[in-house]
Amino acid sequence: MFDKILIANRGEIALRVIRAAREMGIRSVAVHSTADADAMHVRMADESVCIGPPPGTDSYLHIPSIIAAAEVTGAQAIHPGYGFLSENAGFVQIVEDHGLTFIGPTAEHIRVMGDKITAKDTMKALGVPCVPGSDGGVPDLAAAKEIGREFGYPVIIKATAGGGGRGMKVANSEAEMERAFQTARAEAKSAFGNDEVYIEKYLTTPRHIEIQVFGDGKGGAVHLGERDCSLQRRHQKVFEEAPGPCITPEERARIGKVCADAVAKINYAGAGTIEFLYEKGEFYFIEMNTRLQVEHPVTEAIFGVDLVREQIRVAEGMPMSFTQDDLTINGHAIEVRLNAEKLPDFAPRPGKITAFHAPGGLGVRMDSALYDGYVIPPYYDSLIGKLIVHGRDRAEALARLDRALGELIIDGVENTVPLFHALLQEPDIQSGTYNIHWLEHWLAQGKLG
Ligand code: MV4
Repeated sequence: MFDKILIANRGEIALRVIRAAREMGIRSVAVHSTADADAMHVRMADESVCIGPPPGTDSYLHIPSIIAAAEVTGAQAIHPGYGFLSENAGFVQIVEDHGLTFIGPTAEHIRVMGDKITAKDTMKALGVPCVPGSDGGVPDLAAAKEIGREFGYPVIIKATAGGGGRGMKVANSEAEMERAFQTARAEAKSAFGNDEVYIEKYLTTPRHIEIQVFGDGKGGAVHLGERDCSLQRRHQKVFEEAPGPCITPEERARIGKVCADAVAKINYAGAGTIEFLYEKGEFYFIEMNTRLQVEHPVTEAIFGVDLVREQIRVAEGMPMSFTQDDLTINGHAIEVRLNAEKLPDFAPRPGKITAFHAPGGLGVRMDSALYDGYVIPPYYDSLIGKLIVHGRDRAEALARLDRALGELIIDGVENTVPLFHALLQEPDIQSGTYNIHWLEHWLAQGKLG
């Protein structure tokens, strides 16, 4: 059993992990950059270590300082949160080489899923339905055109080292293929130092449905249903909900079992998310994330579980505290991401919080590291909080979201709260009728001015 863990992260996710650790009787070590000396995660942890100057590359991504911080404080394990080092297989290897435990999957699982071609090959072999397309990498333009003819246009060219929307190009016809293929390769080469690409049939109006899975690392695994994360802008999610408004219990059970069986078979350890595009009643695997995700609280709300507690248990070699049969859905949950950004262009707006009041009451959870007088530094991403509401059904969750947004006060920096007030007025949001393009179309119509 761990008695002390280090959290290699900042902001709301660092608080999330510190809270789970404290409830388990585990002491927490915060690390921070010089820009974060006054940050809430430093205040909330039992101990803290300054690991470097403000830029992430010199602090939250600086592996030697993080390992040193674990060693000097006697932490036995490291939780990476999301972003930063959470999906860095080399970091996991270094953590283990220093006799520490990484709270997450193995370096090998992170490596396999980090390369999108090996991820897809692996999932396909495990029986997970994938988007039709090339069998692995596409070496040249002739091969690309061959794929286009076989599967029909439009197709999408993706970088194997990409993911999360980076390094993708759509070709609508053979005439567009040369330009799309060469551009995708060149961009992949300069962004990732790896120009290998693969090609898929382009799905025009899918929803983004992701399945939460959890493995014990010993061949046991469960699924915790899906989240619909279709409302995105430039591949940044803004609103997530569970269960998905368009997914039936039968579909959930079927795709959930496929996913749980797949990760069980590879002895996957900890939290994972299997991402699908969902169109016309079919699921198509696109990527797997080998970390806890920003939107995990909507799953926690409807299943009544603490996913961070489970991550820590599994890292300690303990079994998960539930079986698939224990997991039943209770109601509906919605998360909205509160970003320090100016609307309508979402430009980052760091600065001083002059007043802060978190909403409360039944079914309301606010995960945020803000406090009155806090100065949001300009060096990191603009997520300043997540508001999660839970109701007996979707209508109650929507009403509760409206009520909670009304109670929330964040003064001093422009933020995305007005976006959610506006979205709640939209019939498509009220009915759950949206796909991955809905938000960009809505914004392009000037609905936010
Ligand atoms: C696709 C697709 C359509 N067809 N793949 C974007 C993020 C990355 N994870 C995969 N992405 C897409 N892959 C095929 N075969 C459309 C997207 C996509 C998207 C996916 C999920 C959520 C928002 C999106 C916005 C634009 C494009």
